[in-house]
Amino acid sequence: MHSSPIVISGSGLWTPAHSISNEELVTAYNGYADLFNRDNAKAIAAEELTAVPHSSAEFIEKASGIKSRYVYIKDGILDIQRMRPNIPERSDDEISDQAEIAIAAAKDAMRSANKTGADIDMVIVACAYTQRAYPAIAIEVQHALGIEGFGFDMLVACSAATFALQRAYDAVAAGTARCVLLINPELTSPQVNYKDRDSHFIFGDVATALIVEPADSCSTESHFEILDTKSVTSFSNNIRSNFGYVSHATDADPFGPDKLFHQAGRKIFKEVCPMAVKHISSQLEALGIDNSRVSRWWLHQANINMNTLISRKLLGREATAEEAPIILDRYANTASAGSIIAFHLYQDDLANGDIGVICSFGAGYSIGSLIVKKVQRSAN
Ligand code: CO8
Repeated sequence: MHSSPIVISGSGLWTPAHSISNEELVTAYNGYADLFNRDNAKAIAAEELTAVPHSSAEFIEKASGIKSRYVYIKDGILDIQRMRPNIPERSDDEISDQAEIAIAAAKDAMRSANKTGADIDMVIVACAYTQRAYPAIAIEVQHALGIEGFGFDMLVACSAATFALQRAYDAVAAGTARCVLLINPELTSPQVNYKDRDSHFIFGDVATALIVEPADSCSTESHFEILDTKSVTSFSNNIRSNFGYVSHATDADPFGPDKLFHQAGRKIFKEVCPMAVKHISSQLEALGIDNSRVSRWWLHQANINMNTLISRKLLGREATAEEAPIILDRYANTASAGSIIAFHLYQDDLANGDIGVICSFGAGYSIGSLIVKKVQRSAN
């Protein structure tokens, strides 16, 4: 067992070059809907098919807080004949798309933690989907960054990053790893059903990365000590994707609507918000930390109304934009990376000893949270 405190010593972010505004997305979707309804006018009139309803940019912003999203490849998404990104296939000899974006975020995190590949001995790629089953994306990243040791992929949908942070903490605490690089290359756009009005606006692409190590090997002036980690899962079908290798054997359309992301958004809202409040409150209580002592809430970024409700319940008042930063207006829901983007972008102003909470909640259901304390060595 390692006796030194365990810290997050660096973080990294890769943001795609392309973005799509609500207006652009809705124009394309409504064009697709009109085309579908025109092509199927007879069947719709005979009530054999249901007309596809229009979407609206105002609804999207009001219901979710999302104004735009970044995408890895924009080409194809707004093409009403295609309605999905047009990602060129790469050969086995080329770096995979997901490893490429993972490496970009990893390099940023390694720079901020003053680490080279030689310092790291465990790589976790944690996200909602990996683009192939094997070899693991983490092992491809490990190879590209010249890291010895081992790597593996783990999928826990929206909670992949916080669950991986717990794995990293446990490995360092147990002494099975010296320094962990964990990466969340969230390539969500290939799984979005851009023909589905209820969910076409929800997701964006991004990659985030973190370095976890013992405080005694950490060389950064500013980092975060991990005070506690807590994960919970509780089965629900309300957020589901049936995409998988078994489709090859069932003769089902491997890309049918049920194979893409789909959800019962209202039910999730009602069920997950109280679960998240209880989870975080009981964790803080067990540590003897009053909710009012928390300076920053880096919450999962799925829906602004969920974040407002959760932080209001936790604080007994509205949280300020500084206390509970929102990034989903410009990044949308980036699955597990949302709370890590917020952590990466909104941490510099915290003072030595300030307490923060990183928390994700989503498919599974799954909730993962960490209580962290800012350490500013120059302040000592
Ligand atoms: N434009 C116009 N009207 C619309 C649209 C639209 N785009 N969509 C729905 N409407 C209509 C509905 O039909 C409904 O009409 P009516 O009242 O006549 O029936 C009305 O607007 C209201 O609809 P809702 O009740 O569904 O609207 P909500 O206020 O609930 O908002 C949300 C919908 C935004 C989906 C909201 O429910 C929500 O965000 N819920 C939480 C969802 C959530 O957190 N999900 C987590 C999923 S992410 C996750 O876990 C990771 C998965 C892995 C990654 C996947 C990568 C692809």
